[in-house]
Amino acid sequence: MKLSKIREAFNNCQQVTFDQTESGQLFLNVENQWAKAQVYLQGAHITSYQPVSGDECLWLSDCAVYEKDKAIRGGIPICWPWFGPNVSNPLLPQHGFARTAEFDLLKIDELSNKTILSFYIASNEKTLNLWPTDFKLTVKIEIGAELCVTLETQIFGEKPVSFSQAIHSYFLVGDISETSISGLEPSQYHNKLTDCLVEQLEPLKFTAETDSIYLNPSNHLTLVEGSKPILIVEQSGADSTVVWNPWEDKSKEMIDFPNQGYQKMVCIEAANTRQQQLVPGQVFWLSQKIIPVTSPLFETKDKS
Ligand code: TA6
Repeated sequence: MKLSKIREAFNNCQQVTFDQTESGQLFLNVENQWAKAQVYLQGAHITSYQPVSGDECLWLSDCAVYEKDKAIRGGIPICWPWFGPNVSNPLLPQHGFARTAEFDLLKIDELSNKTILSFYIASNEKTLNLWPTDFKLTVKIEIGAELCVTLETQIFGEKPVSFSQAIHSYFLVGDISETSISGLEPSQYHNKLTDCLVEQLEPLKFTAETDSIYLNPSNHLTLVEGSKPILIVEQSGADSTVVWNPWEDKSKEMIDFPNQGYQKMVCIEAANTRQQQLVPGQVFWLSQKIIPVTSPLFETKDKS
């Protein structure tokens, strides 16, 4: 899609403008009464969400790469139709192909309390080579006093198909050593670094590399700095929550990640890490809602 074309197609929008990077990556700037956000067409990838009179909520790498077929480091990548390595072919791209696919912008709804962006991709020759399924994936992004991301998956054909997925959100924090997540406890998690099942009995604190899959966690988590809650993360349609921080050594191994970047971020991901059945004709929903401290909903929801 060309910049001039998309501008023309949505020229009556009041809350959304369009632009592109030098490398030609198209993105939307959304600004309404409640918040500002930036979303790339590649991956339907949100790179910024900042509520009015509040702080930026998402971490974005200073050395992120904005190029065709490269996933942007930070913001909210979408892992789909598999999470992590592909179970039957580890040579396929980690976390699936949605995060590097060019989405179409289906519609923009400008409401009094939020802006809703709807993007989609559908199966084509390239995707069928990677995942032999006819599908439609719709990503709905609601930008208001809260940010809500919903993935709607539909497959077509005769037979059920299994898949996995994640909304891989990177949150911005002031200092990881002062950061904790409450609401994961009590829960069991799979520590991917040691391949062990562990009990989480206390709010989670960060002192080292963390890559954990919480199984059957609460759908309501609070991200806390010091003793101050900064935002609430809710999820629905998920079988797990993934928490990731690469810490120092892994940060240095990633070319698109600043060496000290791990001090300012944590990923909290709404996920289906176990294989889920997709039945032809049925819609499978996964969503994550981010409720910043500035949202009127925050006080009613805060249980930390
Ligand atoms: O969700 C956690 C994780 O799967 C980690 O294992 C880590 O590799 C991370 O995602 C980032 O993956 P990426 O492919 O974006 O480098």
